[in-house]
Amino acid sequence: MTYNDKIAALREAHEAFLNHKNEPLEYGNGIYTKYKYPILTAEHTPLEWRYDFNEQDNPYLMQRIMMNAVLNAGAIKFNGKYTVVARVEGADRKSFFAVAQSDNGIDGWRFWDEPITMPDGNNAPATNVYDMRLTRHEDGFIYGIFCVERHDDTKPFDTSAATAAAGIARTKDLVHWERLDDLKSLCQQRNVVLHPEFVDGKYALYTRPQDGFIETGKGGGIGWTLTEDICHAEVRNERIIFGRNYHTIYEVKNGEGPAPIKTEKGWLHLAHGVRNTADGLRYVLYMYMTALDDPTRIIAKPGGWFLIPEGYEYIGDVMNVAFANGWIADEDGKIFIYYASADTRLHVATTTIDQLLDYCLHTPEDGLSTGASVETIKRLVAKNKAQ
Ligand code: M1P
Repeated sequence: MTYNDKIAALREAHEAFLNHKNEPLEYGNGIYTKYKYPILTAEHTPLEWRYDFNEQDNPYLMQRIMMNAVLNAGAIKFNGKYTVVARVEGADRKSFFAVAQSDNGIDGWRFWDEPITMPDGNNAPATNVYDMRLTRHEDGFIYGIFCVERHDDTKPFDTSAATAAAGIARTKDLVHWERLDDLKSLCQQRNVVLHPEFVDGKYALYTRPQDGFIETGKGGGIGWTLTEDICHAEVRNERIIFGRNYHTIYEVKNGEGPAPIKTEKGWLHLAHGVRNTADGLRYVLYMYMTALDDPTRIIAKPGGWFLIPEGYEYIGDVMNVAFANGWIADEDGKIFIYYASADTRLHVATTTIDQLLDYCLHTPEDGLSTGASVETIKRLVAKNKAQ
């Protein structure tokens, strides 16, 4: 086999892999449909990112740059295509952002030729960036808010000490990004999300204040703050709109997922909740709704998790993690939820606005005790017996 033959075989195999059709899984929970295969993995990244195709420089046709994972993606409908800005992680552990698109939102995903170049702007250079939330704001821009990680230089001898801040960038074409100032905050911030509408004439941000990089400390909860100037955004009068509770799925921490979706009955929110186990942290997704006239007022709080890692989704770089920072609502009410499993791969789950409203408005709340849970089940049993 000549070198060119080997390249042709590699391209053919990759093309076949990219064209593989996805299949909905049967016997779901009636709330959403999961699919058999992940939609994006490290294997989906373009061959040109990984191989040097020059025979003299790469006689063994080795992967010169290996990819580790594709996960936590912001999502948006862009030029009629289902579009994600995914977190791609290389073998060197550095994440970067890359755009991938699909015609149907489920399969046929293709990365654009090059990853996104995210400028640092006036901010200190980032060591790592990840988990972009995309918001098509009513001011006309598409905003990406993401975590910017840097070493915590106040602890020079601790090579794991890090700080998390919210980086803010905006674009109109997903290629050219104008980097604005990082969100100014007295504490660490991850999982910051821009609300799509002005509130009281200001930009509104969901925040997640933390004392440390991993530990919430005295912080935690999904916060809310308004800022006049998105170019120099600052956290002022931050208040927690969805806090943590003992013995719930968000006991240790939580964070807003993608920007909420506006419906006739209120804002639909997707979030993640974290609890501790003997086996480490467990990340699950949950939902809640807030009032149309006040996006901070909770009007529905379905108890427990909404989506968890199942089967092979459980296994990967960080076990027991489901995480979502992107979803797309179509005009006809169809919803595409892009969630990652085990910090390793990206999946889609499909549902509708009607199903999510039904789920949020009719799932019993967490009564915060075993007695309350039993009473809730007994009420359902009695109702069914009366049918
Ligand atoms: O490893 C699970 C998740 O951990 C972090 O989320 P949080 O800030 O809520 O703890 C993030 O690093 C996220 O990317 C990751 O998926």
